Amino acid sequence: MTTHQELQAWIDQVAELTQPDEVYWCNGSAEEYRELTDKLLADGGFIELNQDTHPGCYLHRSDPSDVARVEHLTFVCTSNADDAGPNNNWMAPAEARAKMKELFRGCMKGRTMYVIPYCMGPIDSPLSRCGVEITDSAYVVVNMNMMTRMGDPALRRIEREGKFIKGLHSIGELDPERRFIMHYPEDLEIQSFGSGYGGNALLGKKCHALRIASHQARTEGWLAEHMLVVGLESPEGEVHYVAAAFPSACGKTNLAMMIPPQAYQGWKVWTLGDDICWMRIGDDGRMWAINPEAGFFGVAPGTARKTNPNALAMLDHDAIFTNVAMTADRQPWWEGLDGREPAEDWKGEPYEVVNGPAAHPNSRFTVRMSQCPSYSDKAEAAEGVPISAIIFGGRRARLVPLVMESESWAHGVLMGASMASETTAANIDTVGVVRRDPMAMKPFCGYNFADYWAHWLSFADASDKLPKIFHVNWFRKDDKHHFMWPGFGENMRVLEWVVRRCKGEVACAETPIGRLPLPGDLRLEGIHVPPATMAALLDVDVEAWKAEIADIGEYLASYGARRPAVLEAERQRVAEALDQA
Ligand code: GTP
Ligand code: SPV
Ligand code: MN
Repeated sequence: MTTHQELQAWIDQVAELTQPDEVYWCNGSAEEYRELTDKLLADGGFIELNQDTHPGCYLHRSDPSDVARVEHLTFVCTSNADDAGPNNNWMAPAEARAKMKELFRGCMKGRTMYVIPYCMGPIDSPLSRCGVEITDSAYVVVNMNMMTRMGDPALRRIEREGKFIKGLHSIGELDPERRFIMHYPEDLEIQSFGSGYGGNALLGKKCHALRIASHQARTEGWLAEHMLVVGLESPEGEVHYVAAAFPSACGKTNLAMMIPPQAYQGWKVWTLGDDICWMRIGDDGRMWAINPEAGFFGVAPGTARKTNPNALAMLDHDAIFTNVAMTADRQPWWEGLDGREPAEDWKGEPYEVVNGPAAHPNSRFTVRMSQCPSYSDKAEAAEGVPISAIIFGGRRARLVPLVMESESWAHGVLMGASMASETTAANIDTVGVVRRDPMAMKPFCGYNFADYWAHWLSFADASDKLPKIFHVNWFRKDDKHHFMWPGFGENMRVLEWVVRRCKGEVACAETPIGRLPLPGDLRLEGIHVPPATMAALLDVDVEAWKAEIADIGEYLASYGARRPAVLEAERQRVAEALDQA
């Protein structure tokens, strides 16, 4: 029920196709959330966790075949295949629509069709964008309730503005053979069938806020990125905002809410977002960012009191857990959580070591951002926050130093485009294989990477107050396969160097691959990293880098003539510097 004729017509048309028993317009109220929770508890979609220790917390067990994103079943459907690029699976829009129409036909018989108007970003921000997700999953609705600003205020904005992204989702029969995530960027439309999990089903997240939004951002001159946003406040009260792109399950949530170590008394870290960032150049020439989301859909395993106390503090009430294990007294459990023991694994079987991890490696928690103890009071600011530094990073056991700074915006774009990382359980495929993941956007860029890099490069002409660009690697390993850098809260030491570089307070070592900290400029008091380890973390192995730069050359060349000449020129500049080293 809306005054928006196009929206109403689309709802009617989808109901006609999918044949639900009932159409329900979500208003986003607390009462509605309670009713849906009760329904999920009644039909087994939710299992009640221990309400004494975890009030308002529920466990959802997904179908065992439906536990992660499915990149091989995710398509960008542009009229011209080259516009989707080698980085995406492509299908012709007419073919995709015909295929999806047959899947959706009658798929909601016996079910309720929920209509979720939502707003990505603060409801009053000019940077925010709205969408409507139609779904037959109550689990999706309660997740969208936490992850987005959904319901009446969003519908009012849609009616006022006229524009919205159309997202149609059905869990279908959860059959992996009948599962597709389709994007039509030219029509601002998404169709998802056959999965109820995370990025496949919560369409505001990766489908809208990254794949469709990146396409819009390119035409409108802004950036939609797979980045956390964090504020670093010095003891003097000065706050620098940093946006960082790490691939899925590579440390964004952890960095976004880290607690500085003892040696950093007086420093504060403020959380604005842990996964997605929309940025544009403001009137003052600086890059301003908002987090389009309102909640976290975070990786559970590894979330421990020692490594991420802020996350644990927000997870003891009003949270949804998906595919974690359960203790005998019905508390949530996952690998890395000490003090409790699993009794039932993520499939609901009695826990046995031989069956593998108790919690699925991609098990997740859903929680409202405002529950985070380090939640920033700027997170709701309509204008966003000004970004001082952009940080790229991946999971690289070898070669890539702990931190380096680019020499220019173009060099920074090359650093981002050259990113590589070991694959993780966030996608359904093999884990632990190094692959190129430019800007951590390989699974999420809604158009040809060659055009995306050109878009990034174009910002150099738009302002002389752009953020500095850095690259980090928390994941270097020694010969015994142990991490060489302590990571987590200790990453503050690297962030301090980043901020000091932005302020021009500290010199650096010029190397062929970029600017590195001078010995002694990373504060190490309070941790024990042997000098030889530190030297290895900041070493530039010229021969190995020559091979890496050659490999990057081949990768960029796979994008053909569409790849920006400036990027290749920048790569050749680095190659020549290595030759002369
Ligand atoms: P998505 O939500 O999938 O986009 O991922 P994310 O980037 O937010 O990932 P998250 O922060 O949840 O990272 C999860 C994994 O990274 C866990 O296995 C953590 O233990 C590991 N991790 C995070 N930070 C560090 C670090 O500084 N050092 C090391 N060694 N591991 C880390
Ligand atoms: C990721 O895989 O990068 C995630 C989880 O943040 S999902 O929402 O499933 O995409
Ligand atoms: Mn992510």
